[in-house]
Amino acid sequence: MADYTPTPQDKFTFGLWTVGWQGVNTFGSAVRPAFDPVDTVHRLADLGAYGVTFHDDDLLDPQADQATHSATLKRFRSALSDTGLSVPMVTTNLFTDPVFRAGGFTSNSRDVRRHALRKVLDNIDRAAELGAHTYVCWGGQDGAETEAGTDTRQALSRLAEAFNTLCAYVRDQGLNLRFALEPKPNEPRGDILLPTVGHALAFITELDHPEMVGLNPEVGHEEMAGLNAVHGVAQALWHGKLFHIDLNGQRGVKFDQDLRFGAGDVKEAFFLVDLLESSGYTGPRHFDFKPPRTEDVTGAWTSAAACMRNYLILRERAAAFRADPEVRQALADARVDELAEPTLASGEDVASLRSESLDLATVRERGYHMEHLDQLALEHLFGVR
Ligand code: GLT
Ligand code: MN
Ligand code: MN
Repeated sequence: MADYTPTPQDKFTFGLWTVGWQGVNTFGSAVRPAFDPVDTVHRLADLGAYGVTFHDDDLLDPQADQATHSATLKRFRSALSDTGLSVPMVTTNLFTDPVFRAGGFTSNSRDVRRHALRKVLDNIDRAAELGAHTYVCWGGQDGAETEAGTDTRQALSRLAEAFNTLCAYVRDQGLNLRFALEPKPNEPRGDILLPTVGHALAFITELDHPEMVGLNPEVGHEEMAGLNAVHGVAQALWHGKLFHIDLNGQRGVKFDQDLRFGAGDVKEAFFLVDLLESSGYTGPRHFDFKPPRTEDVTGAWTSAAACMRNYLILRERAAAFRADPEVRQALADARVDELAEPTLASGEDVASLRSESLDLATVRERGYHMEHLDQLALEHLFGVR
């Protein structure tokens, strides 16, 4: 059996808030102690991860003073240099503090919107110092429970204004940083702005610098909307907008489960790894999961290690699927390769189309044998081929 031990070349990354989730939810209090970010860095490095990510507040206690923040950053930096772990992505907490109860960039309160921007600007400076090239923005509180309490078109204008301001700042400072929007349909708000990959892609086209803004799709968030996450990621890739990705697991249309990668819809996880590995995506494989409340500290790390192991198993299974001669034949029988051929050959026009006709009776009989192809995929996934 292959060795599924991760190495930094696999580019696995974790947020401090993932393994470090203490288990506080709507109905239950904390079940695990807070982790020291320095210990987390060492633990992740021992497990074979490539990098670590964080919200400002995950690392720097918002109640602490400047001197404490400097000391914390110093310790964190030396943990990074001791372990070789990188910080490819940073993000901002614009959701926990009650000031954001009606949103961050789109709060009805102008003073809150200005505070939210300051908080992001401060953290962009830190992100750049730590060498991050991606800045994720998840506007979890930017939404509504009632249409009466907001004006969605104005909220979108304020959201665009925020990204235009941030992009201008990054350009003025000459930073090598791009923004990645993270869609989510709901939770914590009843409905969140930019609920899906598609909404976010359309929004980006209205910005002053669309080339600086892409996506950080999360597997579970697309599934919460009943959508196919693999299709969403594929479309983000097609637009050149897959700047980052949050890998995790979700089972169906319900609250955000943030299961470890592979523990949700396994078939979707298989095809997602197949897509990422064949697409030329070179960014981090970032796990945004929450170890369930059943787990103690040991169990939380078991869950983290399993995210990486599952990715590596699926990567091997997907490669075996693609290399299988029977699969290649089934792909040809299903005419998958033919989809890459332009519908009109070069030099052809509508007159060329009109000069021919299709033998409908024959083509109506044509089967695509995709059940056979899909069964081969499942059997590779099950490990029986
Ligand atoms: C929060 C959310 C995640 C986002 C994080 C980035 S925070 O845990 O549920 O999906 O990726 O802000
Ligand atoms: Mn989630
Ligand atoms: Mn996420």
